[in-house]
Amino acid sequence: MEDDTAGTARLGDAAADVLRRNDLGHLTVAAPELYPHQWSWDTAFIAIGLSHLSVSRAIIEMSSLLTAQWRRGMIPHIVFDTAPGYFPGPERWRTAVASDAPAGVRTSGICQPPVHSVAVARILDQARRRGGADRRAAEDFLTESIDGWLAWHRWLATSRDPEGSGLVEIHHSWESGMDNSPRWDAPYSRVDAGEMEPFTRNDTTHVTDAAERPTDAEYRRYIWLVDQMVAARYDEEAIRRTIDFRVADVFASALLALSSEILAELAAGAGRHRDARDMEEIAARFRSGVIAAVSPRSGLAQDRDLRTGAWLPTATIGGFAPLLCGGDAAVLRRQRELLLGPEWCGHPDLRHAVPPSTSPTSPEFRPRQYWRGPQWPVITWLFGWAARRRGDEALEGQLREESLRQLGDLRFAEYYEPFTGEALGSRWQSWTAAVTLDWLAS
Ligand code: 9WN
Repeated sequence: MEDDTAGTARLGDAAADVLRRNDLGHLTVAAPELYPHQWSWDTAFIAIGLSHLSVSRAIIEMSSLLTAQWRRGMIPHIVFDTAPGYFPGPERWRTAVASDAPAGVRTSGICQPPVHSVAVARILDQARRRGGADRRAAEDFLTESIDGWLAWHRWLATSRDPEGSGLVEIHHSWESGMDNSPRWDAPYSRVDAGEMEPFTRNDTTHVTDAAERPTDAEYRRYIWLVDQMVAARYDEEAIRRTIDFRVADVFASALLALSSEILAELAAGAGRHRDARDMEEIAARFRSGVIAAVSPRSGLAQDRDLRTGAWLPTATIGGFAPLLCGGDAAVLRRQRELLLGPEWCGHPDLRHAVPPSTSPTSPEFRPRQYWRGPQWPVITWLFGWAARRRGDEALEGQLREESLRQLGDLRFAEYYEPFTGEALGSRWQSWTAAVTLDWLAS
């Protein structure tokens, strides 16, 4: 049998190879066939992985995303490269109708969770450790890019929380990054997709089994919402008045709180003290919003359907949002116990003790279907990273070790079947390879 060191080296080489193969020079595609473009939150994780291979390449990745930033601050969820075959592509997003879409670059018209400052901080740490030219490049990059990140956070805190509730409003489940999670079943049950321009999906041709992807009925609603946003010319106020899906997303809110706290530290380090204070305020507001959304009964944080006012109690990984942003020691203690307990990572039938996207004890759990049950390495990484930031090395260590065992199949899958450990969805997924490199470096 291979010894540990050889196994680790093989895993690291294979992960680096995935990033190299998915690299188009100016951006890294999220996955070679299924996702041949740049995705917003994928970019942050990919840059973290790249920072272990080349600080300058990690900077290019983040900079290239920023060139697609919309004028009011939104970072779009997809930046399209030239490859054909992804649906919905730019011709369906029709972002030219928007008054603030950037010129000369083709993007989608929605956003994804704000994890970018986590990547900026990680790149800076790496570069400072290396010193010399890397350090100078990363510090210059921070100076040049900080206004972009600040504008992004401010846009989220105003356009997506105009009333100051402390929760980020989303208008499409793609904005949550957890597209078909049962978190969204109730709000989607009220989306009545009527007559629409016909479309053909491509995604199901790139996975072994179409049942690992969202259903056609789900896709009709996804595209219906895109068409509604186009009709509203991507004007945030008009969207709020007309769209059939308006949900307060507790997980994105926790990420905004966490990332704003980090951005405040970065701004302070760059001598931008007023901006640092603004970011601290945003962090505090969204942290409070997340804690206020915790159900005393289940101990999990809940999303909220803003069209009905109803809280959404489904037991998904989104409910552990407080473990990302902190804010209440008692809530965190209870969540840590829950996470490691039999309904989650401690479920006796799990192959690897990492969080499934939906609790295996929930009636909505589907072990092979996308965000309805499978384990996503990138989500495990986020919880581990946040735990370590809080000083919980034990939790981080456990999640890292279990994940590295899971990734030992060298497939770098998009997600994994929780009971068998089978690789599902896309293979050679960039963010999976990237977090592997980061775990190996810890
Ligand atoms: C739609 C790229 C993206 C991830 C999302 C994941 C999936 C896209 C899709 O892939 O979504 O944005 O076509 O299914 O759900 O989190 O960013 O990896």
